[in-house]
Amino acid sequence: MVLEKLGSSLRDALQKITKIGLVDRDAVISLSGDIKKALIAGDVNVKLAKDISQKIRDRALNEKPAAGLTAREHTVNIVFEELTNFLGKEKGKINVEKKPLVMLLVGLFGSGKTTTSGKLAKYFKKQGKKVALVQTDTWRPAAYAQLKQLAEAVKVDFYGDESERNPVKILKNVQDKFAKYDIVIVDSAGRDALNKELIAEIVGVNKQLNPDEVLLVLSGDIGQAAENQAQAFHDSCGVTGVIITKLDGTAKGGGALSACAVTDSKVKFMGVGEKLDAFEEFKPKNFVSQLLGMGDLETLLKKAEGAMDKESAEKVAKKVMGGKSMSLTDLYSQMEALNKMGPLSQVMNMIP
Ligand SMILES: Nc1nc2c(ncn2[C@@H]2O[C@H](COP(=O)(O)OP(=O)(O)OP(=O)(O)O)[C@@H](O)[C@H]2O)c(=O)[nH]1
Ligand SMILES: [Mg+2]
Repeated sequence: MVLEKLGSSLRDALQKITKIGLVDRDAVISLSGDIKKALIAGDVNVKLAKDISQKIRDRALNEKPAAGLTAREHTVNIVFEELTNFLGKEKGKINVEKKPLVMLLVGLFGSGKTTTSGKLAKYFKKQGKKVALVQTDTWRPAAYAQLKQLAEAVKVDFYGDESERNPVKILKNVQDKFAKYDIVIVDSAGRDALNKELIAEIVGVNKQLNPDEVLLVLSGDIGQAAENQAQAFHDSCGVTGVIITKLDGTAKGGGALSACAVTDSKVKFMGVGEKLDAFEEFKPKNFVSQLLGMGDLETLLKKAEGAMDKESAEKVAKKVMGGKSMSLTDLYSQMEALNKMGPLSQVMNMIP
């Protein structure tokens, strides 16, 4: 599960107030302290962690529970709301109506830009969009081949020029092809946002491309360095959204999450593994309910719906309800559908 350690310490904090009979002032103060500690341990910016815990405390002590809510439910709900607010409340949208929608991926070395370009291509292709991948990274020796391979795997068109060293020239040579696509995803070289020469380069690329979205790719394990980097990328390129990668492999994601709050940009997607499918839209409410162990039924149901061919499922259901036994083929097709939903452990995490 994503951010297991942060999730388990938040759940432990909430468990305490589940166990006690009365949620009084002391319990609320102790809960808000525990949440602050859990957030700081998860690398959330200290000031933000303090603000969140203070808001939780003040609201839990001063707001009247809505009709029908127990003091405990009221408090848990406030924790949920404040953590969701911290993550940007609503999910970050991408306006796919515009054609072509041009996206530029920027970020530190090794943050996952190239992999994420492939994941985005697959994500949009699945929605029936005509997608192109473009490589402008002329620094990393294998960057061209890496993205070309991903484009082949996803079966989308690929543009780049292995012999050209100037990314702006690469763009100039291919930009007239963009009009025939719904979505154009442009990968860029890794860079430290504090390196002047490399920033001048991305500013040039950004100017030439004039993208609709500049997506900052941040690795979940970046820690507190995320903020300065995010701010510097934002100042130079005007970041419109963030993609946090490697949330599967890190105990701490708080640094990257805080960076978004600080730069006021929304997380739009998250990477949760190396494979092209290990990629999800970032939905603050679902994310927090998973962290807090409230389950994530919406995602589960959507996954189940996508995985199971509705008609065949209905057929089987009718058979079973009509007292007829399932054939081996029926059983096989249901097992297949279950398989498509991912590992059972992942599915179990979504059940409250
Ligand atoms: N576990 C995990 N690994 C990831 C994820 N995203 C990327 N990676 C891995 O991170 C490593 C770097 O990924 P790249 O996509 O090459 O990163 P990059 O930002 O393009 O790197 P440069 O172009 O060198 O700056 C690779 O080994 C990827 O497989 C993720 O969400 N989870
Ligand atoms: Mg790369």
